[in-house]
Amino acid sequence: MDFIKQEDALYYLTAEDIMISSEKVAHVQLNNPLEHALLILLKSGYSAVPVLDSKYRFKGTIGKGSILNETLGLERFEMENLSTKTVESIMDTDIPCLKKSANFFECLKILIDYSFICIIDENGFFDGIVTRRAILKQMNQYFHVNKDVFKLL
Ligand code: 4BW
Repeated sequence: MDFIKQEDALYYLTAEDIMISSEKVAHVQLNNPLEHALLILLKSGYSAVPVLDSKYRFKGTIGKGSILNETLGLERFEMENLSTKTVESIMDTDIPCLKKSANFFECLKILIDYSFICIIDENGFFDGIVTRRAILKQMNQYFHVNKDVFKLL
């Protein structure tokens, strides 16, 4: 083989092709107390998850680290903060998002700095996430399938 077939080219992949759809993504809601969010994070095993509003619109992300930070008092852990503060008060909102039509390389660029990208529609509704794992899996497959082409270069 001395050329790369169109169906093997990463360029033709879209975020939709490689995303985990919303129903399979663990998430928390804006008004959830931090203790609920921590429970979801610990039970799911993820270090950070998306935050949605009651209509399933994407609002930000929240991670274990920032929740635990809220318990740090001067002399002790202030665990009571976990029931009085909400997700909305500490979530990260400065998060890049993409549409389902975004191409592979737009996803790759963002995933250099973030472990997942949230995919939203034109009205801000949450469609799913693209993870670093999904991007690396596609790249691994691409280099494997086209290894003969790369040997010739
Ligand atoms: O529960 C897990 N199952 C599997 N199969 N892999 C897991 C699990 N938890 C972590 N991992 C692995 C993945 O390779 O560790 C990596 C880092 O996890 P993270 O960031 O720090 O919790 C995972 O890499 P990834 O699949 O590229 O996912 C990147 C990030 O995307 C995760 C997490 O913050 C988010 N994420 C992934 N799948 C998710 C999710 N968030 C909510 N729901 C999901 N289904």
